[in-house]
Amino acid sequence: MRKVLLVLALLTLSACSNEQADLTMSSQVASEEVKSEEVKSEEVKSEETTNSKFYGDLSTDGTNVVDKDGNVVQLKGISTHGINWFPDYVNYDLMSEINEQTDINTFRVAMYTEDYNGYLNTDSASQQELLELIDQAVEYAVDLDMYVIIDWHILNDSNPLNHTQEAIEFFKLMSSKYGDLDNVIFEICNEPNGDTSWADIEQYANQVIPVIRENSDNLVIVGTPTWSQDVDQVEPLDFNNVVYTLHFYAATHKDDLRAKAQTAIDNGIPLFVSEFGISDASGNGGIDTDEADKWINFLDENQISYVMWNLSNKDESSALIKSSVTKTNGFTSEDLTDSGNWYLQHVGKNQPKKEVSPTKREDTPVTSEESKDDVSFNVVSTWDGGGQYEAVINNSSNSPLSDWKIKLVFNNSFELEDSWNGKFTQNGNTITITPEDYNKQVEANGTVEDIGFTVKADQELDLKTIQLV
Ligand code: IDC
Repeated sequence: MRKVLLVLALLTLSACSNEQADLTMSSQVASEEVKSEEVKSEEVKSEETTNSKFYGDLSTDGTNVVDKDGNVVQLKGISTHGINWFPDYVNYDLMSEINEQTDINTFRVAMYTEDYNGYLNTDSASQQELLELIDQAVEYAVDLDMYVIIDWHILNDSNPLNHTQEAIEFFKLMSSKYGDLDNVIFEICNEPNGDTSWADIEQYANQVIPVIRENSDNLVIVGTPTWSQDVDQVEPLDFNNVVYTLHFYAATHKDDLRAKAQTAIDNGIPLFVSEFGISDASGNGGIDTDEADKWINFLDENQISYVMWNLSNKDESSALIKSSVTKTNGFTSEDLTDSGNWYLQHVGKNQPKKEVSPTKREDTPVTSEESKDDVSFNVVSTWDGGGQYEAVINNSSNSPLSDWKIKLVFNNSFELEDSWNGKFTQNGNTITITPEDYNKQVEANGTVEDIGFTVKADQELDLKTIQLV
């Protein structure tokens, strides 16, 4: 194999300075080590060891959701369909496989209210069953270190004020049961619609949030007018740790809705996509993956959390599981619909990731004085105590490069967190990357892109050398 070049990376990751941050890090590492003992293959083991996507207690800071040290976090999740229709997808094995095999860290439980057999449209025995499903989801999420969103899924009951009293009772119960758990998030009205105004929602929220606040300071997600699209109309409520709902269905909602979202961000409103689909707004019809990718770009650029609809095998294009598949866990990509596979490409571990243009926060591009070709690493973003790197291999010669290996040496110790499109091994301060089958060959005058990883470090980290061997 030919030896190509050295590129010097100039970057600094800001260090976690206080003791608390260090403590969190070591306790996380410890729990990851325990988890890793349970997995069999070496390769999976290294993924497991480096999987850390639970950030503990969350709050808001400006337009962002942050962890307790103020680091910006972005949750990625999956939503059940209505648990009144599809209760069986609330099961431990499924949540655990989602947690292990994807970047998803959030499970949303959709408690329909007025729709068929919803919580407000059924007898008390069925209500109890629905509540038990929430109990289970919360219990499993605690065990797995996942976030769980308890979603009061208004829809046909278009104005949340129609059931304020019931919502108060429900959230009194929910917050008294789960309010002191760091991983529980309360969503107080899925999608106000019809002629519901922001003033109506405000009036509702001002009655429901205080009930939650008696027991919990956790994140509260508040719906917005027009099926949670009119985020530009939001005037911030007078409570801490509130985020506002933006919902989109990519085949229906495009630039116009992103413009509204941008207005909200410019107004300082923290947004949270507690539900989206890539079908049309009916939950069915053709999917639009180009538009969906644009949405993901937008959300990543703005570090907005997102949760995809829906975890069921209903015969509709927004369902993630094929209608012919009746099992409720143990899924492979063959069991997934086009929507399911699109999401897996974005959030699945060891998946060839779809190209999305990287977040450019605190971007420090790494360029080579010696050559613009061969291999370069870009620092996609850095945050307190961590950073994300992505490589492009350019083959500027007239013959294909049939195999490659990249060696990176850092100045200090670090923990490799997540990685994609390559096989990554760490030895001390060195990372060696070898290809997957699908990106082994770099064509003559061609490129291989999007080989990347994230690291955590508790001291300044400089990437010293990058070598393609
Ligand atoms: C849809 C379901 C569909 C169900 C319908 C009515 O996918 O199977 O028949 O609700 O209950 C939303 C809602 C969400 C909708 C989804 C797709 O929050 O409940 O689910 N959608 O229509 N807002 C925009 C789209």
